[in-house]
Amino acid sequence: MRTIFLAVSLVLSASAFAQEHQHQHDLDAHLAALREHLAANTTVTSTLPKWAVVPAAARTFDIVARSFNFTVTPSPFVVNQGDVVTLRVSVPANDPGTHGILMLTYVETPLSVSPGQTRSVTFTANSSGTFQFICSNSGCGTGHFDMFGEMFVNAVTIAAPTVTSIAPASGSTAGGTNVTLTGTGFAAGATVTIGGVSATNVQVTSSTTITATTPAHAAGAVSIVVTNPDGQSGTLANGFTYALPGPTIASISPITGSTSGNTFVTISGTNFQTGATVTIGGIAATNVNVVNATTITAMTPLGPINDQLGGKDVVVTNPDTNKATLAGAFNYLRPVLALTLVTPSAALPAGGTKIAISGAGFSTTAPTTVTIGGVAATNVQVVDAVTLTATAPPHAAGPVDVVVTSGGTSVTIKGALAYLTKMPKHRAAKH
Ligand SMILES: [Cu+2]
Repeated sequence: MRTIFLAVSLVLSASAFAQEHQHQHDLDAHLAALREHLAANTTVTSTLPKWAVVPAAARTFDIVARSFNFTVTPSPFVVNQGDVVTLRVSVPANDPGTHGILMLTYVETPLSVSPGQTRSVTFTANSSGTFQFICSNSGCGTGHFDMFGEMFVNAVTIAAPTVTSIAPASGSTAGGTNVTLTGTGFAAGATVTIGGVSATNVQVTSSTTITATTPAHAAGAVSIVVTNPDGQSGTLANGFTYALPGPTIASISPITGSTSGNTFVTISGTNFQTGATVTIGGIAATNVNVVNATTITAMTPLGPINDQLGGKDVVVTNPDTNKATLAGAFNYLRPVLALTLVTPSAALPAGGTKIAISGAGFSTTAPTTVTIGGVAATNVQVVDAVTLTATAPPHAAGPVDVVVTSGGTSVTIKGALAYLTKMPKHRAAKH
């Protein structure tokens, strides 16, 4: 008895399973047929990339399903790409059938609604085109296949990104500058090139802001290009300038030299560029030679005449105007008073000839006097560390000595000036 009951029970449950299985199979076949029908009546014209789907508007449509049609309110059933669409589907209480909605892309799982019931489904319309929907309930009766309608999704054009600014707008040729790009239409996954080289650490902070790190690049102005995942790009022409790093000075050797200048010095440092200039104590050095990026040779300029000799700044200025200063690095030494030349070498016996005396060790700190043929010259001026000027006094014809005295020291050039008995040739022509 017990055995028979079990057997019957097994047969029964196996039979129920078979029926259920058959029923499910019929439903699947029916849905497949509906989907096939819908596919022939669905046209997708474009699909926005996921990043570009920005909820544009919330749209709600009331759909009344009855035997055997759909009524959509408001009408027409049109939305824009990006809209968030809610369908409220109801079946009148007195309708004889249970209906439902199936729509490819947007309502792939049948939404079944019983008489007197309202059910909703919400989706984002990221694909444009024409989407037919149909009653998903095959058992609603004759006329079931006449229950369909259409939803239209207008295509939305995705604008290309624009780049309006970059900050900072310049950085080292070595790269590594963290920059912020400002613009419009930046999409997640956008890439950035600067001077044609990919930037690193690109972060699309928002549709209007991207942060990135500059790559290494040769000096000069370069363009910034932002490219969205859809291939559209925006360019800021010559928006970023790669600058060579500024120079630095480590040392100057020797650190002392004569106020007469022309001390050969070697300046060591970094990032010296061809064409760099050098000043010492604010005065241009001469014979500047940029040996390489770390070495410059030059001749010192004249030192001061006021005996403020120590701690002159050494400055290297690159052609791009970047400069480096080694403060108080060079010290001048005033050499022993010396004379080398008097020009012109001739004067009029009446006096009044302005002469220049070249030498070394001239300064303004001690009184400087000049005698010419034993007579004091007037208007003695220390022009610089190696030049004096004075006015020759009247004197009888003949060669005379020029003597300069300063700080208790006297130096003589014998026969440096000749007083002439005859008028110089160019004056003899005058009548
Ligand atoms: Cu139906």
